[in-house]
Amino acid sequence: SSENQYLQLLRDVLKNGVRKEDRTGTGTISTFGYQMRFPLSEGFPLLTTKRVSFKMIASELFWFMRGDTNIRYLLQNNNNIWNEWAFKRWVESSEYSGPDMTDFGLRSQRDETFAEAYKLEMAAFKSKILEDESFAERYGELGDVYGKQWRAWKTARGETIDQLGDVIRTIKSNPDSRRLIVSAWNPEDVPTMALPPCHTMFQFYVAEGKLSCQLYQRSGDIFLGIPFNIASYALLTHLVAHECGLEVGDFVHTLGDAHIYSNHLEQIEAQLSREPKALPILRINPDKCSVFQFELSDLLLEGYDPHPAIKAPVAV
Ligand code: UFP
Repeated sequence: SSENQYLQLLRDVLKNGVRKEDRTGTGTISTFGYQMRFPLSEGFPLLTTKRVSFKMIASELFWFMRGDTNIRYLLQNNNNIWNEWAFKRWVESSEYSGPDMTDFGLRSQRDETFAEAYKLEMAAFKSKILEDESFAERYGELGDVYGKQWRAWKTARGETIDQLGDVIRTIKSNPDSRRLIVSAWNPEDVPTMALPPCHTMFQFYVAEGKLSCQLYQRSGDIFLGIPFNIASYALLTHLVAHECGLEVGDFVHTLGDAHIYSNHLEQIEAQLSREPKALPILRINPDKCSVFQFELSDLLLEGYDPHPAIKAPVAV
């Protein structure tokens, strides 16, 4: 199945990658420039060699598509994947008066006492975001992240551009266009972003009644991030194809710095020893047509029977 494309990426980087230091201080094995292709008609590319949470992927994608940039929506959907970025802003703010949380990512992996304190602070932060709307407005906001760039890109003249909405309209009116691009990389905003966009830009392509999508990802954590990124863009392609009355073509995933963190090696060894299973099939509620109206209950993933999840520390 097309899952082998991903397993091959793991093997290639283990074999041919070079040692490279990184921003987080964890250390990586890295390679530059790599491409995978997932024919979406063969099944939905959610890994089966370890369980990956489809709900997390779908709720994050809906959050991007709504143009939302506040983690509150994610927390309301039990999605914790962006918490660290908001938490970092909170503990670095002048309003925060709890224990020192400097370098909480690295320290909570190395120091058990600290890890306990961190867990408590994070839990308190999450409840406050959920319970206190004005706190959420100040500290749940991640600023210029994907939702803003996709749906409300700020122009120099003070107007906004709905890149995703515009691209969907163009797919319908001029499917042969070679300009079906959404860019998340806004050089003006990069210095103030919690995390400069990893999925830098994507392009759609229509031929023979099928919609394909290619993503350029500047930086990819192969074990933890990339499985999510593949499924997320596969889902985006399905949803846009659904709205535009097209079949699904390929998801092409192009990577810049593709890296394996040095503390993910045992997990990868375990994953590579597993046999991939059949990919699940994605069903979409035929009564919904706009990508901006989808909810989790409009999606059904049939036949997902993966090997168990594999835990690994996230580099922050
Ligand atoms: N990362 C991903 N996919 C994502 C995401 C982050 O792989 O969708 F948001 C990883 C890549 C890298 C780190 O390991 O997060 C970002 O760090 P940097 O900005 O230094 O590339």
